[in-house]
Amino acid sequence: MSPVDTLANAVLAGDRRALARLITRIENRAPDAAAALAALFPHTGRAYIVGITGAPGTGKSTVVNALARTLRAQDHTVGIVAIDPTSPFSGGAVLGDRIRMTDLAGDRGVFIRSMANRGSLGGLAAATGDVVRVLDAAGFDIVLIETVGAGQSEVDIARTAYTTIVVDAPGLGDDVQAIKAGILEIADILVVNKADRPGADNTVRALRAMLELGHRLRSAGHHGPLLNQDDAPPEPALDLWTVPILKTVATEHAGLDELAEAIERHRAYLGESGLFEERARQRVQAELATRLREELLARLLDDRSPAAVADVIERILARRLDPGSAVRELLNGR
Ligand SMILES: Nc1nc2c(ncn2[C@@H]2O[C@H](COP(=O)(O)OP(=O)(O)OP(=O)(O)O)[C@@H](O)[C@H]2O)c(=O)[nH]1
Ligand SMILES: [Mg+2]
Repeated sequence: MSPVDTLANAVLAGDRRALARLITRIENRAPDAAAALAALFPHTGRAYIVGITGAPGTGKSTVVNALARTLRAQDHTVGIVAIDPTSPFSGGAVLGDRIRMTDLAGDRGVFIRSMANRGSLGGLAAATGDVVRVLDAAGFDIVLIETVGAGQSEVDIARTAYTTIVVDAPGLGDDVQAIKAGILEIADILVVNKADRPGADNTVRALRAMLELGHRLRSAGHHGPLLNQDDAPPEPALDLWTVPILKTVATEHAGLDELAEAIERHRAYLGESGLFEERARQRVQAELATRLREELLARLLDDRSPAAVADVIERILARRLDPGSAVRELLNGR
């Protein structure tokens, strides 16, 4: 048996150290990671993937930690991937892990991994997808992905989940500003954490108003295609899910049963409505596009000398070459 098969088999057999080792190889883009991922792929597709995102400091890690405990109490095994925007050396990741470790340490039904947000954004998305698949293959029932909803890449990662939870909290300044409109759009469940703090009900009200506005815009947008002719593309299944707004006090473990129940309801809704399959197809499409883009760019830049690329940049700056022609020139290898 090759070392790669051994590693993949060890992961399938529940070997924690093999799991950690493989994830490190994925992060480092070690060549043998790809083969292990290919071997594990047939064993994926069973885990339910939940994304947790929101502004910095809203309590995402604390919610993830508390949610994991609730899910464990319900006998689900839980894998956690935290995309940490801060360098491991600045304390962010270390602190986050310490918080979680105190609660979940020693529980074999939980596996926690934080990944530093380094390298290219597309690379991080691909690596996160791979790590989630490894946890899936390793047999975790539920995989939680924590990302800070600060940039597009984090939003994209959260969007790869089946159910996306957006966490807000009172006291982040202007309640409506605290949550970016783009993030609100991807929420299947809204959580107002730190509900022990003053202003929680205002945050709930502000979010509800924003949701209602977004909903009205969405339903207005649905009239056009419905009136179209026969050759119109098939109408996508209508998302009639009502986004619940839940209050939690993650530090006191309050509101977590309701959150777990909302995830379960959303999961059932996706299945019954046909949205689950539709989104699975969209996810595959999006992932292929991202990976192709990354891979093609990497290959092209491998082929071209840095001097050739620098030369093209200089000529564009001097207005002697337009960017479109520059791309064609680079592709044609002249
Ligand atoms: N009062 C109160 N504090 C909370 C609650 N949940 C979390 N906190 C505190 O808020 C702070 C930030 O919590 P984290 O869970 O690290 O927040 P986060 O959103 O993961 O932060 P980043 O990952 O850095 O964006 C910590 O000091 C928590 O103890 C809560 O329900 N109530
Ligand atoms: Mg965190």
